[in-house]
Parts: sequence; structure tokens; C-alpha cells
Amino acid sequence: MPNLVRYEVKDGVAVLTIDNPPVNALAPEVWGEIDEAVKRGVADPNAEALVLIGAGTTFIAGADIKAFELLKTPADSMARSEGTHALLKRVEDCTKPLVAALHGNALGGGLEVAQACHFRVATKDAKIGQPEVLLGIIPGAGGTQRLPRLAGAKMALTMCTDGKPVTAPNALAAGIIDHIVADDLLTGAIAFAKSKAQAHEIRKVRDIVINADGVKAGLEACDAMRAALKKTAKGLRAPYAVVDAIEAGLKLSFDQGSVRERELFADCVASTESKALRHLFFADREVAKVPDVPKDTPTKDITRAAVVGAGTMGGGIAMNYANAGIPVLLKDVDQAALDRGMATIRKNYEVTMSKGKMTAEQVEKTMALITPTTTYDGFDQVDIVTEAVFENMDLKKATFTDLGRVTRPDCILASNSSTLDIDQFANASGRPAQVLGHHYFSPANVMKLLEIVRGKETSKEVIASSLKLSKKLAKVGVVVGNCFGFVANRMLAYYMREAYLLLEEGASVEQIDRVLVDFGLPVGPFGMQDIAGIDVGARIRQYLKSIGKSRAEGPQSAIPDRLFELGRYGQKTGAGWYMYDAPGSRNRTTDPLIEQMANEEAKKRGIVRRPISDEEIIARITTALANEGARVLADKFATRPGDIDVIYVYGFGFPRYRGGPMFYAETVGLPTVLSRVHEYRARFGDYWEPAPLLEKLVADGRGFYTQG
Ligand code: 3H9
Repeated sequence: MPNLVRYEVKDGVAVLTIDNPPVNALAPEVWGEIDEAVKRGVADPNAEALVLIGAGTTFIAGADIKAFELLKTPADSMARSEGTHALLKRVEDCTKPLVAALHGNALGGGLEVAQACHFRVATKDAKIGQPEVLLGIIPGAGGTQRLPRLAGAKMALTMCTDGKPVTAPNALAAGIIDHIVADDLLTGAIAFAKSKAQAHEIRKVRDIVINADGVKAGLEACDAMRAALKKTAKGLRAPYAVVDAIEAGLKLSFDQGSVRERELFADCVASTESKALRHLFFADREVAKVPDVPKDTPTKDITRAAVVGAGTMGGGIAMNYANAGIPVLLKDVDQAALDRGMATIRKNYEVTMSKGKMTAEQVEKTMALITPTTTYDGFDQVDIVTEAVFENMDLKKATFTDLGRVTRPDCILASNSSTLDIDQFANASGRPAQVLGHHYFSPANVMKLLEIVRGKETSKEVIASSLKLSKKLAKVGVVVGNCFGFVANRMLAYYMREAYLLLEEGASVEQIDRVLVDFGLPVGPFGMQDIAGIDVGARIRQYLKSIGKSRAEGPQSAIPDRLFELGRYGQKTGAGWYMYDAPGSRNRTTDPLIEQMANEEAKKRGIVRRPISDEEIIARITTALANEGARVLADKFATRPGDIDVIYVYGFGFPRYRGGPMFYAETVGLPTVLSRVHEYRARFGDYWEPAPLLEKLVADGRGFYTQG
């Protein structure tokens, strides 16, 4: 048997140390060894009490998430949950006081194990929670039954539906833990356990009786939570299952409530929602692993930064640095542009302050880290410069030539270009190994994605430093290749084109936006473009035209360029795909002009407009994404399909519970996706060309994630 739970007796107390690095996850063997170690402690005449503690930096981060893949059917999950319920009952029946000593994270199954112990002590900085819902499941080892008995139904409902951990002081106040240990945890836990042994005190959480008032309040809290979830948990199943399980525990006995928990757990484990969320749990972590950039690649510490361009993106990027406590120079060509940029930054912070998320003092302190300038003075002191000038090749190249001259040779030179060729900037700088793309998403201070675009000569150190920096800036950094639009915008061109064509064929702007929002996106394609600016895409198209290229082959709608020519850039000009109350306002109304344009363009292209179903909108848009995603993968511009999923989740708010565009395609079924491409080709023309990788995977009976 592997030695995952060590046993020793210290000062008359059996110390059971879980040692399964890195996070002491509850692999099936760990469960078994806890069971055995508790039995051994009970039988040991030298131990008057037991302490269960984690080795390393943490208690237990939960059940081993990878092991869920072994649960192929709801019956497997039922059996698994039944087994852990029975095991934890045995643990709870321990005849000597059993104390869980928590540090680091006590999460999910980890907290459930702790709740089956008689008492819980913790370090002050321990994090305690039931995050299962974030994996599309519910606590399946008694958490929905024991937590309400310890902390009350209301708190249990909150913890199990939002999945956020609570601090040890809050857990103490709620009754989840019994004591905070100020000094050495093990010493404190042993002393606590001995005191309970001397007092002959054992407390089984499952025996705590919730009185009639508690039950009434708990049931009301369940109803209130269900109502709240309508807004916060759109499209999700697991949060509702949490409420059902907690409600069952309030209405029924502990054992009957536990049966209900097991049924709901099994149901959730098998759901697409859970599979998608589990996939993203690992994909989120995998993106940081770049095959040819080893973990021990040296990195550069970024202690001073600069941003060139004080527009919307540049200002947002400067805020990211300031938020991370890194002083940043913000340069623009003229004072007026700089003043506007700084005023926007201040306004953003003041909005945050008005929401109670920052104090006035914090606003001033953060603002003080941003130094506006119209010159390159001080650029020889910085470790990184991010260029965020207009999306114009000549202007950007000229900026990189300047940066090559005014910065130190070891300074990282990053471009926030959303589409252009990074290698051209690299050559212009004269220092290609130091140059790469840092593509932020709008609003740059809010959206979590950072596409890290590697050029032909970008050094491994610069890539590793960028990955490290992305964490410091609270971003998710994903390394991508240098193709037009990189990964996010290259695929987006196909998504947007389909939206425009659907409009010309007969759908309305409102219908398409509504359908995508119902699908789970925060905003539909037209609403998104009104926020980002119709001018941005139009300028890119102009540039492409000037070099004889286009973003996506095949038919292109003329409507976006017609709107651009009318000066309808979106929210900022008060009109775009929608009409707005005023420039900058978000209050929008339908504009009959768009329908008129759609009719005109359809006529020009000989299309008879028709009613289009919501299903067709989703099918065409998601198929366009997956088909182009397959090309991106085959071209090796993304390392893995999971990287594309992460990009779409953090860059565009693709619903996590659908796993990202590539994972979603797999849930639809790649043969179905391919047959749709064939169908669309027959109906709409050759621009619908199946990606060779998609064809190959279907022919081989494999998927994006099992390419081999
Ligand atoms: C559950 O408990 C169900 C029960 O109710 C019922 C059972 C019947 N399993 O995040 P990090 C890996 S569901 C497997 O980079 P950090 C992770 O992949 C579970 N692996 O570190 C990574 O591997 P690698 C409920 C896990 O310090 C490495 O550990 N619990 C697990 O930034 C380091 O992780 C949760 O949902 C796991 N449970 O954050 C908690 N956890 O190095 C999930 C981590 O190869 N975990 N790994 O990439 C977390 O939230 C964070 O990992 C944690 C540490 C906050 C703990």
C-alpha cells in the first residue's frame, strides 16, 4: 500500500499526516489510508486522541478531480459517493477525540473529511470552502448535510453555491471551526486534542439537531437562493442541485438527506456542465506550460514599466501595472491626449471606489504609480514597454524603432497589436529576441486574457517572463503563434462574418445578440462590436485591402463598412448597430436603418431574406469557430485545443459551463460539426470549407483532445 497517510504518536496523540503532494488531493488510496489510520489510532493504547493534518503547504484541496474521469456512469458516481459517506461515518464514529488541523486549503472533500472529525482547528490564514460547484458538481461526501448543521443553512447555501472559500476567522465565527492556532499548528492541534480527551468530549456533526426555527429559516433561505440563482446561475444545474440537497437535509434525517446528496452528486458528475468545468480546471493550469519553454527558464523581474499610447487600451494596460503595484510611465504624443487618458483612468478608479471596492486613499496611491509623459525620458529605466498606439503598421514600426533606441538592451518590448505581424515590429526594433505581442482584451483592465504572441525570434526568457508577469497582473497568459489576428481575433473574424451574413439572410441584430446571450455569452456579436468600436475592424479591413488580403475568405458583408463611413462607431459615437441615448451611453434601441441596410445588401447579393431559427444561429456561429479553431491547431498557432478554450472563456466570456468553443464542438460531436460544414457549403458556397484536421479526426474516430 502506498504510504500516503503517515502514522506516528506524539505526546500521547496519534498524528495522521496526509502526504500526497502537491495539494494532498483525496485520491482513492488516500481515502482508504485515512480510514485505516483512524482505526489504528483507535486501537493504539499509546494514543488518547487523534489529529489529522496535511503535509506541506496545505490540508486537503479536495477529491482528486482527475479521478472523476473514472466515474463513467451515474451508478459509478453513486457507488463512489456511497463509499465515501460510509467511510466518513466510520471516521466520525472514532471513539477517541479526532481533531482536523487545517492550514493552506481545506476545500471540497477536504472540508468534508474535516467535518467528519469531531473538532477542527486552523491557522489564521487557512482557506475553508466547498468549491465543488465550480466543477459543476455538489459536495458528495456529506458536505451538504454536515455544513448546514455546523454553520446554518444560509451560510452553507452561500458557500456551496458560490464556491468561494471563507477565511479561518469567518469560519470560526460561523462555527465551522472550533479554534484558531496562533503558533505551530501541529503543537496547537495536539494540545487541543488532549484537552478534549481529558474532558471526554466527542462531537459528531451528523448528530447536531437543527431546531424547528432553524429548519424554517433554512427552508426560506433555500427559496431565496433559488430565486437569486435565476440571475446568477443562468444555464447552470449544479447550484440548484446544491439547494435541493441542502433542502433535503433540512426536511429529512441525516441519512435520508445523504441519499439525496448522493443521487444529485451522481447526476451532476455525469453532466456536460461538469465535464466542461473539469476540463477548464486543467486547461486553465496547462496554458502556463509551453512545451519548449521549460519550467526553469530564467525570468526577468518586472519592477518598472512603460506604455506608449494613452488611448482606451493603453490606459487600461497602465492600470493593470499600477494595480499590481508596478510604477508605469504612460506616454502619448500630445498633452491633450494624455490628459484625456489620465482622466479616463481616474474615472475608472472612481467608479470602482463608488462600488466600495477601493478607498479614496487607494485610488490616489494607485494613480500616483502612473506617470504621464510626452517624451521618452525615463524609458532607459524600465524593464518592459507595451506599445498601444493605433493599429497601423507604419506607426507601430516607427514606435518600435524608437523603443529600440531609447530602452536598455534587456528591456522587453511588447506590442498590444490585435492582429498585425509581430516580426515586423521585431525587425524595426533591431532587437527581435526581446520583442513579442502582449494582446490585451477590451476593457484591458477588466478582461483576464493576455495573448502572449511569440515572434520568430522571441527568446524563451522573454516568453517565460511574460507568463510570470501575466500572473502578477492577474491575467491568464496564453502563448500563441504570430498569425493574422493571432488566435482570438483570427477565429473571431469567422464568428463575426457568420453573424453579418445571418443578418443579411434574414435574422435581426437583436435576435442574433439575444441568441448568443441565451447561449451564455455576456454580450452578442453586435453589442460587443458597439463596445469595442466598429472603426477598429474597419481600419483593419482597410489595412488588409491595402496589402491585398482579407480577414476571412469568401463573402464579406458591406454593412460594417457602411456604418463606419457614416461615423457610427458604436457606443462611443452614440450609434452603431444600435442607437444609444447619447455618446458613451449603454441604453440602446433598435435602429430601422440596419434592417434597411440588410435588405439592400441581401438584394445586391441576390439573397431572399427568410426567417432564421435560433438553432441555426448557434449552429452556424459555433461551427464557424470550431472549423477555424481546427485550422489554428493544425497550423500550430495554439499549443492545444484547451488553450483555445481558455482564450475564448477569458477573452470573450464564452460560457465556462460549455467548456470553450473546441470543447463545445466535441459535445455537439465532431461528425455532426463536419456534416454541418458540408451542409453549409452546399447551401451557402465554397467559403465553407472543412478544415483538414476536422475531416481527419472524424475519419479516424478521434477528437480534438485525443489527437494522439
Ligand atoms: C471534491 O472534493 C468532491 C467531493 O465533494 C466529493 C467526493 C466524493 N485534484 O491550482 P494549482 C493540481 S471536488 C487533482 O496550480 P495553487 C493542479 O492541477 C474538488 N489535482 O495551485 C496542479 O497540477 P499541475 C474540490 C489538483 O496553489 C497542482 O495541483 N476542490 C487538485 O494556485 C497545483 O494546483 C477543488 O475544487 C485536485 N483537487 O492553488 C479545489 N487541486 O501542477 C481545486 C489542485 O500538474 N484546487 N490540483 O498543473 C484549487 O482550487 C487550487 O488548486 C488550490 C491551489 C487553491 C488548492
